[in-house]
Amino acid sequence: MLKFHGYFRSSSSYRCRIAFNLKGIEYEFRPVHLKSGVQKGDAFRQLNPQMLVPALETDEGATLIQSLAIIEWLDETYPDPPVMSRDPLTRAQERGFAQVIACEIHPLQNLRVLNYLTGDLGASEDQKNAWLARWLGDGLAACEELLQQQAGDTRFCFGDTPGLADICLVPQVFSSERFDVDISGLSRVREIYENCTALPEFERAHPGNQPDFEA
Ligand SMILES: N[C@@H](CCC(=O)N[C@@H](CS)C(=O)NCC(=O)O)C(=O)O
Repeated sequence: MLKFHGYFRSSSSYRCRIAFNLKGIEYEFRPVHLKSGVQKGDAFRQLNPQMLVPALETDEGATLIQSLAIIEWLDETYPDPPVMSRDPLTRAQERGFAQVIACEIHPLQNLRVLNYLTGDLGASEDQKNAWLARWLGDGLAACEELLQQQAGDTRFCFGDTPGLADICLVPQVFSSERFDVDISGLSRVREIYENCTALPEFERAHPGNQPDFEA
């Protein structure tokens, strides 16, 4: 069985959990307690020298890292139901949207980055919150514009079935709530978030529903 190393609150683990659930894939969960630094220990470092979750061990014993690469591998290996369009143009648009979140927004809220800000650089709590409001707010505002540019009134980011863009959007909206970033003005982002979270596959992937959840 696939072995999935993740953490309940990690956005990139949350993305993978949604993809597993949408595809109905079972996996064995291996919790990595980020707050106590387990990701920096020798055992996890051998799996991912970057010391970040998620990591996925395949049945053949290969290790995959980076949530987008894991999700694309899942989509290629377990193609039904797909989470990416088979049309190259839409697929590139889905990837572009996913990368806005995974490559441009999320890295700026990561635990090690926030610890560096408040620890090494001595930023105050207010400065840290201003950082988060700026980068999460601007990033999700760009997502809103991208979604508004889409033709039609679809239930999800790129059509009427959930896919890679939704898989990335939902954990990012969850993070904005967690960090108290006001995105109430982003109507399309909010609407798609509500549509997604009404589905059991998204609900089961929520951080609050994970075995390693801590309040
Ligand atoms: N781009 C990576 C991001 C991975 C990442 O940043 N993981 C975070 C949790 S969401 C982590 O492990 N942080 C541990 C730390 O900062 O020490 C992906 O999509 O998988």
